[in-house]
Amino acid sequence: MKYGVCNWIFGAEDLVSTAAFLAEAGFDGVELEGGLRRYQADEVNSILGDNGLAVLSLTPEDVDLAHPEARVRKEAVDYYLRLLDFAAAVGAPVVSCHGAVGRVRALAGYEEEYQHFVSGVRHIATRAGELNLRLAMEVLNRYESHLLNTATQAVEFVEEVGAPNVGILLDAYHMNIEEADPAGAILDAGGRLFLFHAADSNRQAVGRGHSDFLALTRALGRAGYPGDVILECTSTGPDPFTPIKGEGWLAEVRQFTKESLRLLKGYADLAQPPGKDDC
Ligand code: LER
Ligand code: MN
Repeated sequence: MKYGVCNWIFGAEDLVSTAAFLAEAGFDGVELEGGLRRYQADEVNSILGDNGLAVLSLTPEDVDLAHPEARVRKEAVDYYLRLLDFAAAVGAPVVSCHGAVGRVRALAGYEEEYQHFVSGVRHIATRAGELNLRLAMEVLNRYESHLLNTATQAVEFVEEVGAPNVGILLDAYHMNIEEADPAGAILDAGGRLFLFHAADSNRQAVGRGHSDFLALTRALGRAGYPGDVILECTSTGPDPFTPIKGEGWLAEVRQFTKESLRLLKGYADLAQPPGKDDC
């Protein structure tokens, strides 16, 4: 299991500072926010290489693959195609994909938008396959998206898309809002689970909310999850759509990442099935 942090949580901090911090804190890599104007691939490779870190995944900018207007959907598809090229250039094996964050209801009809979403993802998945990349459909809570809110919906969605390189991204924070049984949701996603985001129930550090991370970690093991765990906690404060909260937010979120890594590694040890010597 590799551990990374989504650099979205560090706001506009430069990648050199983020990478130095993550390496020092013991992380394996980073999930890069896909602001394509923000980085050049060779610059990313050099900064992360200097710090012994990998790009574990990419998260998209806020585009809308399901929008009723064809022009908006085309912009979204074009964006994802550029993001895939960038992913290949920085060696990221997985690119995440989701509905436009903050759009919580259909503008036309749900069914129409869902079908646009399926078509857009199929189109992107073909190019991803050519580049040997996987797409992970992120399941978001109802206050951020109306499209995929539960693991069950995501399983149906990826089956409808029908491409072997399209799977699911479950996020412990969103699951805590939408899933009756978060550990069961991981088992339902099973071999379709391509990526996992970790933050506690209040989106703070693992251990600072009421999600049962030991149960989640055990479920990841039982599902045979081979992927990575990406931390996506934010510092305390309002406005879920920005990581930049009150004074001291950056120091707090750095503290949260260190605490979370320690606990996640502890839970991973506890979740190991007992060896022969322990019986
Ligand atoms: C949004 O809440 C989220 O969880 C992100 O991973 C989406 O980029
Ligand atoms: Mn997430």
